Amino acid sequence: MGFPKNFVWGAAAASYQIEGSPVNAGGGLSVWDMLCREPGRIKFGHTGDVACDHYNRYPEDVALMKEIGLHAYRMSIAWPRVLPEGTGRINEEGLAFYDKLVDTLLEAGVEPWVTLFHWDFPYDLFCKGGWLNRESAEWFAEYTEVIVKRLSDRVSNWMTLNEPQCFINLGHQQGRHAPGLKMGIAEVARAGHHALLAHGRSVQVIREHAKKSPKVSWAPVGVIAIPETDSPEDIQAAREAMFTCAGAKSITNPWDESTLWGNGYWADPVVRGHYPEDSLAALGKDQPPVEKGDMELIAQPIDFYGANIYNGATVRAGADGNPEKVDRTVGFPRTAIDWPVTPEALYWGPKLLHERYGLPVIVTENGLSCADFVSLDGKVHDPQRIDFLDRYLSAYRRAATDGVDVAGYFQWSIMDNFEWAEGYNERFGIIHVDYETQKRTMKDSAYWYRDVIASNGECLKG
Ligand code: IFM
Repeated sequence: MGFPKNFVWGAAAASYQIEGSPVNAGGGLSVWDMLCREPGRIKFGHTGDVACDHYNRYPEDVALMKEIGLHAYRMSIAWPRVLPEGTGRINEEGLAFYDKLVDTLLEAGVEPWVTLFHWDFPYDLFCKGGWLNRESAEWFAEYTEVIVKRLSDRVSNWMTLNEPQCFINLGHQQGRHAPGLKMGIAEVARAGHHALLAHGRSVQVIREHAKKSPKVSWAPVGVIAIPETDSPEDIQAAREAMFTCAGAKSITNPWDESTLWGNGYWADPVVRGHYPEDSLAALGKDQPPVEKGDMELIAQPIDFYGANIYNGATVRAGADGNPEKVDRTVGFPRTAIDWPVTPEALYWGPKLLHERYGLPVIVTENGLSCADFVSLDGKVHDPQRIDFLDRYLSAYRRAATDGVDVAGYFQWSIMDNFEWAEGYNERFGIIHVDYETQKRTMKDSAYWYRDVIASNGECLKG
């Protein structure tokens, strides 16, 4: 057995990374507009002002998605494009854009899967405290209601937050992403807790107002723990390393021990209704400010587990039985952005997430950046991307064969785009974008992905 019959094949992108800034079309500023204006924050001083100009070129982009044969496109909505101040006044032009985009996708036979928040937080709400303000959950609920009332006659798949690990830690602790803050762990935990409350409120609002029966989830990221061998000890070590973010066991934490990155720290509240005990103990007096009823609100039932998976850390059981990280640095394959190539992450990630949370898994992002350019023959040859995706998808197929309930896959990204603090320097797309001319060129991997989709993964070689 390979991928199930109704498996969803898709690709993804996000509003700020492709559309062009909403301020040119009646929208408001986001924290990313502001960060991009600060000298030295973004590589080469790039900004998302124009990006891929998807706002104007979406018909061409959707036609390419159709040519690839995508079943679904995971798009996000720019909150300040729709609510320029974050709450209150609606920018009708912004809503109309998403109306047209959704209609164009449906006409092309590509189902829109909507992410409500992929990092472009309204600047005006940041000035009111942003995620540090407990009211942020209600702001997000109001925004969710506007979108759901408008689009849910045609959209049924919803994701609330994209990668809270990133926008909270990179944005509020490390200062590398918007809003560019470097705060202490107590504030980071507070902001994270409010983001989780926002997720819960958003799920409630979707279920209350959706016109078509909704499927709801979120799209966290996380480093996957890959056992060094198939021994029960190593697998148990991987299981532990995958879900803790506390102390020395925080192997799947890519930054330092204090960063709130672990899969369990974010997902246990959402699916199991509580923060992991070990994380709370490690945080001590810096624990998130949980009030009565919060955990019930956060743990609204969701329909699938969206997982953004790029790589994993290899783990084994040490002499004392505790997980220890296996050094895989010397000569290890890495992508252009310097992330390790670890296809087994797409086996062990879905397997361990499904085992712990009991939900169907959908990989909501996976891909790599390569140094792609247009060749003399006018084409874009990206054999490394094809090789990478084949290996990862083959591992994902093995998970399906082993009985893991996997329901879909979204390649990141449908097109090259603004890679946050790295500007346009990294190319993750299966469609090449020439930013001078905005010319799109399907890379070899786009044609390859078309065949993968058409064969439901049968043509994979890995
Ligand atoms: O481009 C990002 C995306 O916005 C969130 N997930 C990871 C991608 C690659 O870094």
